[in-house]
Amino acid sequence: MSRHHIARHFCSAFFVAGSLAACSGAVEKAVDSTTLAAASAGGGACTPLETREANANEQAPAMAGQTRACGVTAGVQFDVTVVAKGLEFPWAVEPLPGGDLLVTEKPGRLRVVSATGTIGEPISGLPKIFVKGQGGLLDVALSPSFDTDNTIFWSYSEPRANGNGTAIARGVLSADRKRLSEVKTIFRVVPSYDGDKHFGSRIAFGPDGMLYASFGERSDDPMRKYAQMKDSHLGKIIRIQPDGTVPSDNPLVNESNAKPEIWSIGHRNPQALAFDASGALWGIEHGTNGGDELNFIEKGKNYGWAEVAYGEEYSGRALPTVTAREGTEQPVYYWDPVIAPSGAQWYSGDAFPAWKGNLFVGGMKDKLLVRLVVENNKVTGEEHLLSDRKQRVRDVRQGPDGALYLVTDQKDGELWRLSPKK
Ligand SMILES: [Ca+2]
Ligand SMILES: [Ca+2]
Repeated sequence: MSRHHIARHFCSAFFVAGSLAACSGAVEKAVDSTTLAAASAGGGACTPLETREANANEQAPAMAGQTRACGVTAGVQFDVTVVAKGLEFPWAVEPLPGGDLLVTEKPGRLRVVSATGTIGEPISGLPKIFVKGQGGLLDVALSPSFDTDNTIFWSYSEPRANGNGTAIARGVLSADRKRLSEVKTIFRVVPSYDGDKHFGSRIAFGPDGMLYASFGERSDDPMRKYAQMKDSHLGKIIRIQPDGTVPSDNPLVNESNAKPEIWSIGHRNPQALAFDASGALWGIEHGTNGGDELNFIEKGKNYGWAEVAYGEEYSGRALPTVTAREGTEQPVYYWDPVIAPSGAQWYSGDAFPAWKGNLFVGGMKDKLLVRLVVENNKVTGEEHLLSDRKQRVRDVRQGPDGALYLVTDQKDGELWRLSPKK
């Protein structure tokens, strides 16, 4: 039975049981009138958005609604404004108060792009950056008290004597937003490694005022085991104070030989971290070929990699893994085929009321923006937007105006604003 059929089978089964939201999400607005008719009639009919064959055809999801969600549309009309062009592999966009935007470029530049699209000169004061492959200047985030401290945080791959590693630095942005001062690297992933893949990373501040950040496991076979090793930051999500010190209530602070910054383990290459309206943390990671994951991140939990995973090697080889194991967390949702997820944003603005509470995820492989409808920690609908533009979406953030801002991953990268259609 193909994955497609399994998903449909689950929906039908749960319709019979008459309960689960995983199928009723289709009623939000089904893709076509046939499905809509079935859904509004109370039927469990659900047309998954994904209809291509799965890479790991023999695998079955652990629960209903875990993959191939119903295709939905909120019917939202929006304009896409190309705010700026000519950004070189922009990696992150971070809206500033007042409408301007901070943008990182992977080759190692941080710039302000004005609300009207003027691209500023590179901001001075960044530390040395290792630029190769997936390495470079990565995420940027504002301090929760940016209005008063003008402080920003960024992640980057750091050149080291014995290779390189992801690091997080902070600095104070000058009033004219042209230079950084008081620059300090507050966190360094260990061990270092001489490679150019799976650095992560994303920075997100929690409602607790703590800095959460995600890191990849460096991809190569000998490195994958580190995702399960508590004496390493590879393949982990960490939680630190904004000054880099360790909060006393982190899960491993009392475990000898464990890195006290660790919040969760068993991640492959997580490039999205986002808090929802309730203050819960979600992570999205690049999986194997057929194993991109959306995870609900909880303190001290193990998300499986490199022992538990969906999908297969990109070479087509089977993975030496299982899809489920006691003591590891299942993804809330996974994609097979993959979307190659980048940044993510829980939408909370007033500009698009119909999108409130939805999760937006950048997709690089198929060059689109994913919208997920999530109810009770289940994905109940999926929509793909912007696929007509054929650009790899590298990050998505909500601005103070409620618009969504995106950057695209290419040599001549663009910054887009999605705003309500005029
Ligand atoms: Ca960011
Ligand atoms: Ca996992």
